[in-house]
Amino acid sequence: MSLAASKRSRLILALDVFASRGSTETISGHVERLLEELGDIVVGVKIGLPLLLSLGVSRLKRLITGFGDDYYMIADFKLADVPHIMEYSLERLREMHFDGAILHLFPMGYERVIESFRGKLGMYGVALMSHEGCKLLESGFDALLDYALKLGLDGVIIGATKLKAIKKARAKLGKNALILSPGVGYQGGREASALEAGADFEIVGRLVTLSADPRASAQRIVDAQRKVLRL
Ligand code: NUP
Repeated sequence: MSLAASKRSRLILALDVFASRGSTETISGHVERLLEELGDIVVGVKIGLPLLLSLGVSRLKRLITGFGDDYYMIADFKLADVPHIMEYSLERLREMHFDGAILHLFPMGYERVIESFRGKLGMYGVALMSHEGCKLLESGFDALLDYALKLGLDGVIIGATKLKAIKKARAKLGKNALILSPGVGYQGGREASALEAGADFEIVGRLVTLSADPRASAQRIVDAQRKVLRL
């Protein structure tokens, strides 16, 4: 949150860059230039399988270490496993210098795992995904929110395309957890609308990464956020 305040931004970049864009060196250079360019207006970087599979673990670790002071680094591997594998995976992510990790909540039984990483790694649980048709999550939304509260997670993920759910979650969570919302732009969510509904951060990928001018696209999103939140 201190990065958010100093940058006057609530934008987290989903750094989904695929191997098909070229060699590992090309991708690495592209991603580094992007992060150098956006350091003053983007708060966090969310990294998932696309970039991990494109760069490999050691290059990714170097990237996270290199830019770790400028961005809050979130691992988005949507972990969902038995507790001892969760613990092992989260420890490896911590070793890679990630600041936070996204996990699925539906397997439940994570009380001890979460407790052992409290204060060491930010924990964000998926409460409702952004795409159409995730019926099981929709029907389990209230239970997942209750579980996130019970675990004392740092935050939950709720699609920016599901504004009613964001409002409901904000009322239920109070100030006890952050709401991070993906789905702005290509998936249909309008810039800053999730923030208006009560989310704390917007996670945006292609609207920035596929733009001919990523800096201008990110700036447009942040301008909309500043207007809505009076940052
Ligand atoms: O519900 C979710 N929806 C979603 O799009 C949960 C997510 N973690 N994401 C991620 O957000 C997805 O994996 C991708 O990295 C990003 C959205 O990308 P874009 O649609 O802005 O390009």
